[in-house]
Amino acid sequence: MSDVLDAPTRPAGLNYVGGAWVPSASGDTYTRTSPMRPSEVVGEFSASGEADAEAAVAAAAAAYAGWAALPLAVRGRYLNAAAAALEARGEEIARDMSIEMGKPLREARGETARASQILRYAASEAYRPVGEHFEQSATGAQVSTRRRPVGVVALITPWNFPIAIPIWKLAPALIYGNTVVLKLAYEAPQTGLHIAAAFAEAELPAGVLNILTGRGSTVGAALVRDPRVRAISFTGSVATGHGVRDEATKTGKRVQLELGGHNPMIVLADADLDRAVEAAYAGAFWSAGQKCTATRRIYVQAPVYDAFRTGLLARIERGRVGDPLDPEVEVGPIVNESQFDEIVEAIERGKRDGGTVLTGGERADPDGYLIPPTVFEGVADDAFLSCEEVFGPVTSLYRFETLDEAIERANAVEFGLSTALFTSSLVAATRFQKEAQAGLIHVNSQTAGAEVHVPFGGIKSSGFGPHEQGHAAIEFYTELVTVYIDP
Ligand code: UN1
Repeated sequence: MSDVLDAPTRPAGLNYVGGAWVPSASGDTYTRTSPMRPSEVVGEFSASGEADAEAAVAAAAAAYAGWAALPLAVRGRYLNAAAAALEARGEEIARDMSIEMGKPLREARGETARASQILRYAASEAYRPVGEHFEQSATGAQVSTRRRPVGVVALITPWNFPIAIPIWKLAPALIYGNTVVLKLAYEAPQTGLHIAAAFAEAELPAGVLNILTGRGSTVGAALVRDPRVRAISFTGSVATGHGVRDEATKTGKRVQLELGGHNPMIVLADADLDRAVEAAYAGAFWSAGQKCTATRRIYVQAPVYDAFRTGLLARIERGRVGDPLDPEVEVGPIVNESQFDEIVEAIERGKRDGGTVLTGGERADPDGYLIPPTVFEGVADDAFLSCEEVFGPVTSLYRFETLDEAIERANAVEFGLSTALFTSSLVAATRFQKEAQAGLIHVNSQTAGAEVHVPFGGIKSSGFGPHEQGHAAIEFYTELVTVYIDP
């Protein structure tokens, strides 16, 4: 055995700027290692800086007029061609994703398929209205609205959905006529570079989509400052997101933030318990809980509390934790050492605060950053674990008596991304959809997940600006103008 790192098996990943594959201006690179086998190198990638951000914005600005002038349906053809190119390399993308950021292969495949679906959905927006007609009040002559692109937009994306989130931002940006600079997550560059390859294969005009790898603190920050960038869409942490918003608005940019969540699930005594257990398991532990939509708190009505707890612990016992490339594995590693350390520290804090660990809580592999599904009980409503987002496979059980009480406790956090109620009562479900403080409300389905054709986004501290996805994306990626036409 040697502890020398294996040499990278591919050439260093390059940026994609102005239709060409280019190294960073400084020539600097960084190395990514695998979270399952931290001694194995995944690849080397461009450590981009300010000069690269500058070049990418210049390319996007130069391409803008030509791209915006194309009919929507012509732009849509490039999106469909890129979708086909992604489908053709779907298995390779899913494996790269598993290796570089640890998402279990079964979910990585699903996410890759979703990326193509998003592109095809966005392409179909070409055939939907881009304005409304009215009559002028004095004359009856036409007055209408029209959606126009915003200009150059910058997209700053996270590692936890390394293909779906970049695509769900860039697809609407492109179809509506914007040009794009996409900053890939530092921890998941290989997956995102497949997007550049797919659009290169689709022969997208040069400069319409530019893709950079590197640190958010350098390349991301430069994009946020650049006055030629007219809009910024960011998914990530609350602290970074607020910094992005404050800086971006200084130069008059529009800003869209998708931030954290602390998503509750409520199980009423009349629920189908098997379904609720399955949804709790998937919501809390798939992707090792590294989703902003993951289930962090589970409120169970007193008469079924013990049965639910027994069912959840049995389900955890049956689930497989381990190598994300194993198609049977449901819970893979945490993305990197610092995230791993944060989760371990949060578990310790949960114990110090008086919580009891029912299962999990310990490192599950000597090398890989594996934490098995961890369930707490007896955590106070105002304790750290009940209020702050811990981005890992950690959830807590709480007992409640009445629906009033459950809704009040579920709503008592600063976040408002996703929530779920399990019940067979139409009355309870109807109340819940009016009173739950979340942008995404599920009745009898898990808190995570997103359909491509409906809006996605949070309320309260979970988001800022218009929601993403579906037809709702038109709000952020276009400007509305009003046109008076007198004959
Ligand atoms: C999903 O639940 O499938 O970063 C999507 C996140 C969210 C996306 C979740 N913005 O986890």
